[in-house]
Amino acid sequence: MDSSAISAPRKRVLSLIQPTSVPTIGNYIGALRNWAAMADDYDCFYGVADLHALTIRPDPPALRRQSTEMFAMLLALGLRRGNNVVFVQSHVPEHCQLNWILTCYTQFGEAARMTQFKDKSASHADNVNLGLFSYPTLMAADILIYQADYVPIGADQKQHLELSRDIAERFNGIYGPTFTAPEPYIGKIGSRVMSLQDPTKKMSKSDPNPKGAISILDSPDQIVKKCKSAVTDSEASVHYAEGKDGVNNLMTIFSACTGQTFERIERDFAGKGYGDFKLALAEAVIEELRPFQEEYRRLMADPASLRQAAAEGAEAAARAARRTTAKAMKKVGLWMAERG
Ligand code: ATP
Ligand code: LTN
Repeated sequence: MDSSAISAPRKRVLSLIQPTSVPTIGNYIGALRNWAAMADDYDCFYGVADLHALTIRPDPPALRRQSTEMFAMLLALGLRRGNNVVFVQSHVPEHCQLNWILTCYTQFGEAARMTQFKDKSASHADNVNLGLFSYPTLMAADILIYQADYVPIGADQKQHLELSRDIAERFNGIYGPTFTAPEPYIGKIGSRVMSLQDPTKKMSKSDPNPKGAISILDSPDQIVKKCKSAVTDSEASVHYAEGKDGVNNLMTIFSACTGQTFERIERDFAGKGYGDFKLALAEAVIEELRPFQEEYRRLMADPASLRQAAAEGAEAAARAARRTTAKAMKKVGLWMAERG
């Protein structure tokens, strides 16, 4: 008998990214690159978290443009292959429906403990809305609605993932098996890439200082300039050590782009100054991003096929999302309408 006929079903992977700005090399190394690496071995759902972006009240035309661009970027990363689905969160309304149900199974205290809520309510003190507070239950809905086994994310999202798992287990405990409890997938290298200007802060796409972050659409010139101006130290020695936050961060980025170990980098740059290392780093980042940037430009020149891909993604995602939502609705006792 053909052994593939009895093999276990493929595990599911899900992750989303907010279209708040162009992703940085931090988002790329910490998350997107792992999405691409998992795209062949799992059934993957990857999406643009446009509903989450509403929590910081973006400019409407900018949100529309950035959502389209982010969708094109996900396609340019080659994520839509095999059975994988690439979609936009708001195109699948079931996320909101399940979110409401999960909100009723999440305690106020649990949401109040989230460090992202505390950070964002401090940085957007004039707009601490309920969406910012219930952000993690929508994220839980995103994950649980696809019965995801693994969620590739950077280290900053670990707490949200743990809450999603707690919500799934609580619901399953009350109503019997309904949701798969998800596990985070956090890469060993680069799960927290730091700002080039302040290596004690994570690199962030909403950093007001443009020199702090390399965007994945930056031109070679911009990448060289940003690498050259990265903060290091006065020791002029390329090695990984406590207290050398700037150099450690650059070595992490270099290692992620070239696959070289820290030992190999230290050997190759022994006796050389930071200037040489920064130029080699810029070259490595430029080469890593080149194929992606070319494909992105090609896709953005064809808006009709982007719209078509988004419609197909929404249809495929909704098929899976409807199944879980109906199951959860039945379990909690909602009277299900029969619609033709
Ligand atoms: P914002 O600055 O708009 O809050 P962000 O840069 O933190 O955004 P998100 O959209 O929140 O980016 O995150 C997308 C993915 O990138 C998430 O999986 C997140 O964990 C990961 N990520 C974000 N910043 C970093 C970083 N500095 N290093 C590694 N991974 C990161
Ligand atoms: N909260 C995440 C984005 C996000 C997400 C998700 C990530 C929204 N829904 C589901 C993984 C799974 C962030 O800010 N990076």
